[in-house]
Amino acid sequence: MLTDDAEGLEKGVFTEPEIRLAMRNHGMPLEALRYDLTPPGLHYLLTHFDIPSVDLDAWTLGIDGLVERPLSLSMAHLQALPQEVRTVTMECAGNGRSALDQRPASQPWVLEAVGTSRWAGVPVSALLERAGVREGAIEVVFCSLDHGIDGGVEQHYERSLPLELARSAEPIVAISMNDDPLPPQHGFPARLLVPGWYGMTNVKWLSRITVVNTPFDGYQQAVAYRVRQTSDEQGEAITRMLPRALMVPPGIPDFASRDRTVVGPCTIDGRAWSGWGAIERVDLSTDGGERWQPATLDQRTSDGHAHWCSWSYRWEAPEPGEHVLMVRARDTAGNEQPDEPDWNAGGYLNNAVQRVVVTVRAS
Ligand SMILES: Nc1nc2c(c(=O)[nH]1)N[C@H]1C(S)=C(S)[C@@H](COP(=O)(O)O)O[C@H]1N2
Ligand SMILES: [Mo]
Repeated sequence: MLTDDAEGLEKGVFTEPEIRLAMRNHGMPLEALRYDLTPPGLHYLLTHFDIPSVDLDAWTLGIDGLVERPLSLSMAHLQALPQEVRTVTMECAGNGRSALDQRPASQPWVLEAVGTSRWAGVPVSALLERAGVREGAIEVVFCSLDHGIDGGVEQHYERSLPLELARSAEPIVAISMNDDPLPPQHGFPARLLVPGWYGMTNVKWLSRITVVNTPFDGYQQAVAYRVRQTSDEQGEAITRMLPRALMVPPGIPDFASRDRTVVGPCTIDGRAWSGWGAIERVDLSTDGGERWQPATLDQRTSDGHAHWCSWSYRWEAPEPGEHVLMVRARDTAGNEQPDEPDWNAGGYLNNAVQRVVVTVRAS
């Protein structure tokens, strides 16, 4: 059902602003869970404002604020610095939002706001070291070129990292995605990448990195991306990705309803990830959550919090008829997916287990 009634944000009902956002910000078709690296164009997209068009000859990355030597780096400068590679699974903090009753008119993700890419660029720590961080600094603010109005506030998209994280080994300023320059929609010419953190962290179209001595209170830090029960609470900042497992859609779909038909026996497979640790186990249920069986993890891909691992499950003797498949992941930090969403006003962090209804046909 399509409605423009702002009160109508219930499960299965979508308003016109939500549909417009969904047209702009596409998800990854879940059959693309098959690839270790998400092919270009299939990675999900989330852009708050307009995609800026950047003239590379005029573009520089500034590094300023509480530093000894403010820097202004061209692309040639960045390319001349030692590069590092990170394979990163990125997921939007709003993934799963559409399953919530009473949610904000925002990007109405089902489960497809995820993708994995090989990003390469210069460690943020190396840039901060070149500029020389001064005494008293506590955070680093990443400012972008896209510009618009969010929550009534005109702004550039900006986010900060605690200084300790910015200086740690992992974050990079990425200048390539899967060995090519960044595409316009993914942040050309440079973006931040922090492995394990939800997508909003990874500021696209970077223009400036500013070291500061007060907590950054920009809109995307202090107002958006916080877990709260009511809009007047300060809430808690969103950081790392909670565990999630997803299936490659089994069998074949019906075009319009997406209902799945499976011929058994068959293998169910998919990916799982967590920003808090490696995936420790994935369990699958073929009877709507009554009984759970362990899936087999691919040890080759199960090596930490930066990117997804693959799993598979052999469904030996499915009975003809309708079945509810469910899949659940647990990470090495002890986080496990809940059966039902934990509601919050922004519609973030819904990592409730995936349920896929399939009809089994006798072969
Ligand atoms: N400058 C800028 N950076 C941004 C955003 C944005 O709107 N503007 N969206 C953020 C959000 S919410 C997500 S989930 C990721 C999405 O990155 P992608 O579009 O490359 O998949 O980018 C983040 N970085
Ligand atoms: Mo996001």
